[in-house]
Amino acid sequence: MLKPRSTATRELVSLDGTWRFAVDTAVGERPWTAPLETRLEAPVPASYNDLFTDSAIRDHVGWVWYQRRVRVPRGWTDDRVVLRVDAATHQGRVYVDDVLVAEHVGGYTPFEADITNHVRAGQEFRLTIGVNNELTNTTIPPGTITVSQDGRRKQTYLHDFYNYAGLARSVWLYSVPAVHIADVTIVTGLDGTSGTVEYEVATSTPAHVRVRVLDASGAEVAESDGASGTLRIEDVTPWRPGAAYLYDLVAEVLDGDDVVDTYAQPFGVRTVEVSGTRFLINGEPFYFTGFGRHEDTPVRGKGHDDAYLVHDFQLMEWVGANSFRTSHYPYAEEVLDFADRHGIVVIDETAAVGLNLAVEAGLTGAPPRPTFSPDTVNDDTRAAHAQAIRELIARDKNHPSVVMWCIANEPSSNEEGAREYFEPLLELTRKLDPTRPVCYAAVMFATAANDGIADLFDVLCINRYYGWYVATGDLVTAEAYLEGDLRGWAAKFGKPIIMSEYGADTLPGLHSVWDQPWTEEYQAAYLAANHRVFDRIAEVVGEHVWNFADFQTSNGIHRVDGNRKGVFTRDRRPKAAAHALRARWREIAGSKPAGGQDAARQFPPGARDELNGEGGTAR
Ligand code: BDP
Repeated sequence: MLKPRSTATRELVSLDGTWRFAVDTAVGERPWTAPLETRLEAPVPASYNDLFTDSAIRDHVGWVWYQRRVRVPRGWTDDRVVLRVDAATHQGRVYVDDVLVAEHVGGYTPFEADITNHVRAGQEFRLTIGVNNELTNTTIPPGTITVSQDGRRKQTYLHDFYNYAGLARSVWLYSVPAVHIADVTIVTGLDGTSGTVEYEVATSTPAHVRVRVLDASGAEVAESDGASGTLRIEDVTPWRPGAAYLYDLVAEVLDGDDVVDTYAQPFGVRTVEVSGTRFLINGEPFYFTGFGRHEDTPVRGKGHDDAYLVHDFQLMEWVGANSFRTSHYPYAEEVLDFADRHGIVVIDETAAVGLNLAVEAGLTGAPPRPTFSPDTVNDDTRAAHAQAIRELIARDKNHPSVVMWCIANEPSSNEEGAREYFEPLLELTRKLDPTRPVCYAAVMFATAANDGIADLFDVLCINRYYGWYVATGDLVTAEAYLEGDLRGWAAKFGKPIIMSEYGADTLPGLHSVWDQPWTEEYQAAYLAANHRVFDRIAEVVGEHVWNFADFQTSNGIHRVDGNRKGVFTRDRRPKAAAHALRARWREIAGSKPAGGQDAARQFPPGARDELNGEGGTAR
């Protein structure tokens, strides 16, 4: 699915700004048929939950309504007019005046409607978008709605981050010519000093297509005729982690000599491969340093914000992170574009978080229910999950920064039914994109001995909290447990391991000379204990700390104003652990300013020796 862009044949209008806003209970039936009667206004993009002081809005379960007037530019007489919503969390309905023009389920991927037949160039229309935040056992992510004794509907769910909702990303109006480019798919390869670019351009109706590749200076370096083919770039500059380089594939639809549509798709030339226990980018071993993150900031909730975008990437660079996972849903496209431009590596995750009723039982003390059953995660859930995978890959397939798909976070992979559930989803993922490795992030309860799906995947992504939820405050035991656990996975599966989550809640300003959970010292010591283990195990090819920053959660006694496992606070100030991580990761990257480190080193020293067959495993 193409990102809307302004080109010589297309125009793009942002509909961001302040819209009228109301919750369903405050308006009459069919609120899209008239001006919304409300005093409230809500900014787009932003989650609506934290904007207002009224807790009934924050806790509302169901539909809310956004409305504004939109004028179609008067020059768009001969064009198709398309409305695009980057995200409506979790379900959206779009009305142009009284007409429903689009409906979409899935809170973190875009959808569009061709509204040409409902609008006129130069005229205004009433645009109303309904957004529903409900999660059920057949949505991704899943949840449950209950009704309290006083009649209020309440939403519960199986993940800890707050269920922010609304229009958290941009809304656009754009024009395309009648015959237009509908999609572009690019797969790159490296052949000595040349790059290969397999491309496919889909058009609205069969048409004559020409493509050209421009380098970063705008010079043409390859061209071809036809809607699909393979191009060669001599003396290619590959896209590398930490050293991004982007080309543009300019696709044109021709009518005789006339260019009737043109679209420029940025791409990078790079390869990704899993070979034995290594993760290779451009044929070279890559060691992931970085975080699981969240789209989460005060007031905006999950609302995309370019200032936080830039600042967060600055902090990641400062701390020496070369990568992150889009835990636990696809992030705004602006985030991936930025990662493409700056050489940051991304593990791109679907919103399939919480397919795990054992975690619910653990937290509530209630008897465990089976995760995979007709009443819980079932065939309809899997259909929604399949759709989430389709939409993720359709949106993100051309991003060089995306090196792996993560199709679920902490599913109950050790339970009966997991294999039947996941096998078709994995097949689908590989069919849609045969070029990228696929993983899921394994929950604590899933061990090398009882996990039922790990052999199907390419990389073992393991979430572990030894020293936090298990062996709390006892880092000696934690270190031993973790080592035994990881060695079990390494021995059984012989695949690369990424520690996809490890972390400890920490209140900034709390200190102790002892190993006391919640202190800044403990977070640093906890991470160091984990790192000692990673450095002793050659199969470990990456470490993603949970979490980049503190983030908001639903109410509960397990959290103090949110999840505090951030290495940065919610307002992005470093805790002590950030400085410790910075020292380690800059050393791993070989980019420590002084000290003569081996600039090419991609692995922690111990692991590297072992991979090289030199035996020494301890630091
Ligand atoms: C893991 C989840 C993550 C949580 C984390 C935690 O994957 O979403 O935030 O635990 O408890 O189980 O901090």
